[in-house]
Amino acid sequence: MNLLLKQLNLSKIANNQKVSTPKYDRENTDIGIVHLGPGAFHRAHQAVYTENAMNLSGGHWGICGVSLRSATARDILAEQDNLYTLAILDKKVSYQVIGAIKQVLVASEQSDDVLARMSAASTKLVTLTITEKGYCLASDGSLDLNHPDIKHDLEKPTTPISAIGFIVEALKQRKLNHIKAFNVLSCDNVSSNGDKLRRAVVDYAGQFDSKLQTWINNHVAFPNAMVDSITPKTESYTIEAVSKAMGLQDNWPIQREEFSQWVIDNKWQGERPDWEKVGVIFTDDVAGFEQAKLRLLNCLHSTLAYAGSLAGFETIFDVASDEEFYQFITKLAAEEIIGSFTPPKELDVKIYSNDIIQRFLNPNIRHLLAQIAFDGSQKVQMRILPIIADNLALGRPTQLLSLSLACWFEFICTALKAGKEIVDPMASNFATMPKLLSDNVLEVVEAFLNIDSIFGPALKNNHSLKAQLARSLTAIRLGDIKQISQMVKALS
Ligand code: CS2
Repeated sequence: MNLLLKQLNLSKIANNQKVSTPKYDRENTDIGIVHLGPGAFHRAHQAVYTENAMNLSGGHWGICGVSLRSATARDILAEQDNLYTLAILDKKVSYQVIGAIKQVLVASEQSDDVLARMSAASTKLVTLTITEKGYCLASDGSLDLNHPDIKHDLEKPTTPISAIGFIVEALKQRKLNHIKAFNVLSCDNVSSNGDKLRRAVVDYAGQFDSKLQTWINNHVAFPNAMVDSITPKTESYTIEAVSKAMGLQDNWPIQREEFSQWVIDNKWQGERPDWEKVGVIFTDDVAGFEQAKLRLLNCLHSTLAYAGSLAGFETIFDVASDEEFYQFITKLAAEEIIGSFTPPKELDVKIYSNDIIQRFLNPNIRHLLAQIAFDGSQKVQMRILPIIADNLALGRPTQLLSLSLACWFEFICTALKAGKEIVDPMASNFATMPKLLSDNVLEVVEAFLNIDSIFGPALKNNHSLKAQLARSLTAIRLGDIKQISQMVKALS
């Protein structure tokens, strides 16, 4: 059994050429960032950019990770002095010990410590990866005041449970103590993530303190940002392989592809690590990068997750390697996604799209369809529905997108009929919708379209879309989803 990955054991791997370790004076680096949601993606992406910036320029940019509910990461990382390994598994394989995370707290157990950390003058930035559902938004992008977490926090604002509640309570304490506000940076796959987070925070504060609301509006930046790196969750084989390669036991490593991209709005000039010196792109066209990524990578990801699951595949690599599915996503990208948005001037969107599909074909990354299939009720609102809405408005085709959406419908219906767990904030809602079990596809389609928290009135009342979805669902139920490209020809 290897020695455990800890600060004092780093010297034991100093001669391991495959592994790089922190170059900055970690033990004397203070915390400057609080990150809400220190899951796999944060540890593989933002924490790595921050690590690399500190390796280059130093600075007190240590991270305090705040898990809103689960204690797993805290307890495992605490044994390792919060060190973990980033394993880049691609054409080249490399390992980097990441030391940027200095502390991990669990909000449900340590809310006072969390608020103290967020209210400390040394905290300059609050960043988030809380997934789409963590923003507690309604389908129109506004804060859902009926969301149970928001209702709890409005009743008990000093002991919040939502990210929104923690941000506002911490800002309230900073204002009271005449401490400069921190800035807030969303790192989630949410369109206009900074704008939506600002609106949610300001709407929340405005429910009980109009002066705080004004102060936040005037003193807190919420830059939009796009984030990208394919990062599967850590599995037992990851732990074994990384620990063996490292020569130290790491019980919480993270694996990802070589490709990584972070694009942030350059109107934001607040204090931050030297991110631009380690590859972060600051631009005035975040929207272009964000739409390209959400609509190409994430829409194709979700399409493969649902269609591939129905076809019996397990990973992105498996399903993207299948000619039928490879042809389908290539056609979907070319005919219905490219052209639905304005890409950044510096992006060749056809090359970008092809590169994404090649990234799916990385044999070293085992990305489970089941992981990507999580939270479909939230993800389809960011990845599929906006493209359908724009294409309908522009008179562009939506047949392939309808088939993609119908695969999500059937994924949910199949799980309900089989009594399988559905990982989705709306799982309990689906379970109370008997029409999702119907053999009448029009009833099923109408039942989904009538979910107002997912479908706004424009899509809900579009009769040609409803008919297209019914035809797609019929084809899925009567045909063979494994022959998805043949299915498309029959639908055209
Ligand atoms: C994936 C994303 O799980 C999912 O929904 O589509 O996490 C995807 O891997 C990242 O956005 C890639 O940057």
